[in-house]
Amino acid sequence: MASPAKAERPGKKAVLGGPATVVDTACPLDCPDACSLAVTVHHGTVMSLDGSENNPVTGGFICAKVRRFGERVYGPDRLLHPAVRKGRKGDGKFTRVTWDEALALVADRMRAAKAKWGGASILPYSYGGSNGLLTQDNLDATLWRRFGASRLARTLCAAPTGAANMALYGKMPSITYQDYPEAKLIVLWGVNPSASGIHLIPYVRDAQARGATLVVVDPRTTPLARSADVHLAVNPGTDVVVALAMHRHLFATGRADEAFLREHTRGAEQLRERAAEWTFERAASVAGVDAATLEHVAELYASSSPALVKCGWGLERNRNGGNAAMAVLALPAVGGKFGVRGGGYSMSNSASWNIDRTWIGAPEPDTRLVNMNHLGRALTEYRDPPVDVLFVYNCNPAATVPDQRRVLEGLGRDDLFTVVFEQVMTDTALYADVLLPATTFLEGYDFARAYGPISLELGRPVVDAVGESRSNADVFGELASRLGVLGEQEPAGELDLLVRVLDSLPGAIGADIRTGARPAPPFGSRPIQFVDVFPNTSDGRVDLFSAALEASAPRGLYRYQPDPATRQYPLALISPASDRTISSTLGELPRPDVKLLMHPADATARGLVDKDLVRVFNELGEVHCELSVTAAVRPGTVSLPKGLWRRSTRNGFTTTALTPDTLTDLGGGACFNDARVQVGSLATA
Ligand SMILES: Nc1nc2c(c(=O)[nH]1)N[C@H]1C(S)=C(S)[C@@H](COP(=O)(O)OP(=O)(O)OC[C@H]3O[C@@H](n4cnc5c(=O)[nH]c(N)nc54)[C@H](O)[C@@H]3O)O[C@H]1N2
Ligand SMILES: Nc1nc2c(c(=O)[nH]1)N[C@H]1C(S)=C(S)[C@@H](COP(=O)(O)OP(=O)(O)OC[C@H]3O[C@@H](n4cnc5c(=O)[nH]c(N)nc54)[C@H](O)[C@@H]3O)O[C@H]1N2
Ligand code: SF4
Ligand SMILES: [Mo]
Repeated sequence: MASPAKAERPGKKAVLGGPATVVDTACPLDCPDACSLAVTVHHGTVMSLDGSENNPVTGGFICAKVRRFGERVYGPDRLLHPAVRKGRKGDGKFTRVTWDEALALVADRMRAAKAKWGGASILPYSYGGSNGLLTQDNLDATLWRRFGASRLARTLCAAPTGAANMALYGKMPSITYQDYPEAKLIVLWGVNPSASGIHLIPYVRDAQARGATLVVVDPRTTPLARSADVHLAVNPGTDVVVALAMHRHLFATGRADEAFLREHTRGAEQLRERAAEWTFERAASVAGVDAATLEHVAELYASSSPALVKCGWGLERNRNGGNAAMAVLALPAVGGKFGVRGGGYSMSNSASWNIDRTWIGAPEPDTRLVNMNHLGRALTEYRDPPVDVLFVYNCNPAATVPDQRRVLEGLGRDDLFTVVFEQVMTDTALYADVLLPATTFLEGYDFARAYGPISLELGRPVVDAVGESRSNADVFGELASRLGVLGEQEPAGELDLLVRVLDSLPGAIGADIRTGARPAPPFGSRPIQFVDVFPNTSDGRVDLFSAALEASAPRGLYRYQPDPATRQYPLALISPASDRTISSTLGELPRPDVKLLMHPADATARGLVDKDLVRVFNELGEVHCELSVTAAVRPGTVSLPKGLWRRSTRNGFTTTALTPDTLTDLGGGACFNDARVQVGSLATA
């Protein structure tokens, strides 16, 4: 094919032994921003990564962790060749084999499992990985579907917010970063862009400089909460009642936009009824905030325009997370906030490109559907058939999936055949029977699709594959061929797939990318809701009371399920994104000690002081780490980072050891922020 736009130029830095080259690419990691990158390469080796100006939103700077990505590419944890297990599961002892031997073994074992138990005994297990279009949902999906493996419900993240956004608006594109400065009021709800999407920060600051009011709803005092006009430090899991009190206020004071509700929505009456019980006093007492402050926020929202609500992912990860997202996302419809630049809601824009993955060469079979949050159960409890082959790629479940103890117990099963296709020796890779080395995004093509701003950019290989690592498309193409499920004319590797995807992208996107232009969707990269974009629901209306969701939620829509805290485990544990890792990616790099954040009142009540070694425990497990006593987390809530590797705590268990595998009210999502724990001194344990 014609190679996509040339993207190399001489480096500014003179490097010992000759000049370096700067290669343009893009960051496809699971981060909303999808930065354009300028990678300095010297003699085929990555020297440094920086931001490039190609992307107007991320222009010029990138996060500190991806600056260190070279340490992953060439680090001691990198997997360099295929290998098979030598020692006990989890010991991490492997013998090198050839790709041919490794893939023959995997194919044989898959055939044997299918013959003995049926295809459903094979569980492909994947999540974001590099998160680009070429590293998932293409040849892998074709293989699993045609071979008849179990299906996986990819619910680790964004399942509740996704279900709510789909039901309400059919995932209508939302306000992008560039339009934040247009807003007079910004409500950041359960989101911490200082870690999780840093390119939003300058836009929020700009809005503040122009006089916008900032409200942050978060149990922690995040950097933006510190500079906010109002910080509502809610109890985790109570957002639904806070938002319902705001709805009640809109209806009760005649500020619900009745004309908009009549013309563009369904179900407003039912929402009004469900909100009616949530007076400020009642909601404030459940949420653990001051009623007058809550009223102030409701009044600010009712009286401001353009008003922007940013719905993050922190609020979805609990038993009420789906209804929280419903109530928060419904605010602009009831308050009549759409139709102006900077007014409406802001959430994931990943659906904006209307990409329907026509390149997956097979329909979904009707095989067993496994909720990925139930991996531990699936491995230890499922019978008829049991999980006989587990194929993990783009995911590190030993670190990132609820109920770590049970996940590890399952991975440790002697009779389970586990394939782990990875870049580095993760906690999961240690349990592999067969290890397959994967390329990183610096060694192959991938599409970086932003989900904060609306952008899509092709990432290119800047260096050759390290060791014998191969791309997902190459490996799944070859495995599918070996298993006889790939047609002669079908793409069988990364370059074939790249061409197929470029040809299948809707509109002129593929053509733009081929010529090096930045593609934009037909409605532009800064759509105004209800001017440029409209709900993609069946009748084009906002469905404020989806019958399907009402039937599926345990207590129905806009209902609150009470706090499960007990006297034994009274503290709510949350585990938000940290600036050190992307989920668990880059968690292998050396890092300072992990700390549990705890409010001074809770520490005093337990006789604990800053820097104590503590055990954080509940009926599922325990984590040993250092304590940080800080008023940056509300009383009654403690916080540990998401994405820790097992080596980063004192006892080899991490946050997910304390996380129940209960599911959210809508969408079957994970309840990472709904753990209840007790904390004690490790010295006196
Ligand atoms: N540096 C970095 N960036 C990332 C990631 C990463 O791991 N590291 N992960 C990426 C991914 S996969 C995702 S999904 C996004 C997530 O990005 P965010 O939407 O920012 O999600 P979290 O970091 O999970 O949580 C955000 C905030 O929600 C708060 N919170 C916790 N529980 C509740 C609650 O019940 N109610 C409210 N109102 N707030 C609550 C937390 O204190 C936290 O400050 O970030 C992406 N970007
Ligand atoms: N405690 C707690 N845990 C959480 C969360 C939380 O809030 N709290 N949040 C959750 C969230 S939001 C998410 S999105 C999940 C994410 O959880 P995971 O899906 O497990 O994400 P990562 O930890 O980034 O692991 C992705 C792995 O894929 C590998 N990889 C990357 N690119 C490729 C590739 O091209 N090919 C192959 N074969 N492998 C590749 C990387 O090396 C990495 O080890 O974590 C969840 N875990
Ligand atoms: S992780 Fe996010 S902020 Fe960091 S380089 Fe990638 S896209 Fe940019
Ligand atoms: Mo996520």
